[in-house]
Amino acid sequence: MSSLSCGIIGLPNSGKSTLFNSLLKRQIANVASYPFTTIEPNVGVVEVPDERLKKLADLLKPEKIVPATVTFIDIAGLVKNAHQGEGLGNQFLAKIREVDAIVHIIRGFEDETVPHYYGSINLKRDKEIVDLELEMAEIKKPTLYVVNGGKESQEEWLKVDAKSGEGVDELIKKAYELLGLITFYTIKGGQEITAWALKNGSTALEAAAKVHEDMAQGFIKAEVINFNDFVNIGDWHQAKNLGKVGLEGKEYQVQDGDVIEFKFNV
Ligand SMILES: Nc1nc2c(ncn2[C@@H]2O[C@H](COP(=O)(O)OP(=O)(O)O)[C@@H](O)[C@H]2O)c(=O)[nH]1
Ligand SMILES: [Mg+2]
Repeated sequence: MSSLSCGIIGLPNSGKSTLFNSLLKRQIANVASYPFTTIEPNVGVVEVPDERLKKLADLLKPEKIVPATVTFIDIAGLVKNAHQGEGLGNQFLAKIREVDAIVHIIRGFEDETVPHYYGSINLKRDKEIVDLELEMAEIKKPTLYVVNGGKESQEEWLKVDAKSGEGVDELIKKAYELLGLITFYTIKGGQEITAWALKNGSTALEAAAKVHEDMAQGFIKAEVINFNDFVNIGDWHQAKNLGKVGLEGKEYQVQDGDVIEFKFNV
């Protein structure tokens, strides 16, 4: 099991580590299946808030519920001229090349006890310094801009309060979208509901491979029902009897919210 990762970047004292710690409160309980998280203290595997998963759980009362996850990495060390090795420049840039998307924190909060690297609060300037460093290093990644605290707001930037954790759920959802992910669900024996992250545009065969390699190898078909239909009917067999469960082949493009049962040969 693995999840796509977002690197948290921004100037020193913008609140990256504070945000990371707020995100860690949403860390999944069992991180053992993500080996590197136990070694690296700056890596967190975070549960994606999911209303649909809650509804499925309320309906079916399974023994086990497994949410989709996004991995966040607190990447330290960016200042002007990082691309020339300033600060922890080269280390920083190497780390950032490993992630799939960027969460760029811009300091909005005023606090005399927390020095600003460039002396004053200036959202636009700070954003441009960091963006320029990425450009110079030829790093092109999808970016989510996030303002931490303060009164000023920019319509296109997400607002959070890194300290209180306000806005963090929204940030995780946005990061998930930024990574180009959709969610499909499986219900194993009525007892285990899993939300799976999948790249938008993936096929049923690719979805099957997420669940188990055998399912992809011996793929026969996918039985698929849209989340809303399923919840309205409330029961898999009933849904089948009503003709609401579609039979799909390997090439079927999985839709966000699909509930899927894979049929396969072992
Ligand atoms: N007042 C205030 N302080 C904050 C906020 N976010 C972070 N800080 C403080 O700013 C300092 C630097 O934060 P940190 O997360 O370590 O910044 P980093 O260098 O970007 O990782 C710490 O003392 C935090 O407690 C905020 O929203 N408001
Ligand atoms: Mg830090």
